[in-house]
Amino acid sequence: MSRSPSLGWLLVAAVFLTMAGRIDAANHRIDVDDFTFSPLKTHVAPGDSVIWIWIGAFSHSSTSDPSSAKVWNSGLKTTGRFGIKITAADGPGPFPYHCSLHVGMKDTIYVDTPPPCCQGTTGNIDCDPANNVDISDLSRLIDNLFISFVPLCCDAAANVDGVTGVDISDLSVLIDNLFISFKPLAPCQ
Ligand SMILES: [Ca+2]
Ligand SMILES: [Cu+2]
Repeated sequence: MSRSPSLGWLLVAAVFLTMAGRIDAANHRIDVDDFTFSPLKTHVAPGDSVIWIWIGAFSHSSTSDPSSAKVWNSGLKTTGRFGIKITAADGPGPFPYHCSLHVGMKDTIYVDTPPPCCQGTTGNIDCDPANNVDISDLSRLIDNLFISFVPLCCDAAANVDGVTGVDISDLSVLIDNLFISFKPLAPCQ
């Protein structure tokens, strides 16, 4: 049996979707100056990195407060840089920090939690911005279940039958919704 060209396109689409998730991660620069961090109150998303760059003449540190759920300490430095990566495992924040040498040097990193990937009703399996449910979502689910097994961008959106887990039952419900009975899909959970 020969492979159809559309299979190749499915794979290409899947790779781009995976890459799109990675491009979203951002680096946030904070200057360490005499005697302030700048800018203050940086907002980050899980997956982002924060990089402090020493630009002043005196020694300073970036040191997490005891109350911060994320712990880091650059040590005292006068030049160079120090970075941390914010992950989902770090929790919702905020993460206050200070300079270990200068009482007045304080700042806080805030974590903006992204909205849930599933909005309203399930079915936007390809995570298109318009939240459409169409044959592209069916292709994406088939690809995940039988072809490339590339992880989905939003498991909750693929749970169209409302029963936990994404499996062939979801495929049946989606096909039914798109082509047969047009019965509504399950709401997001
Ligand atoms: Ca869609
Ligand atoms: Cu300092």
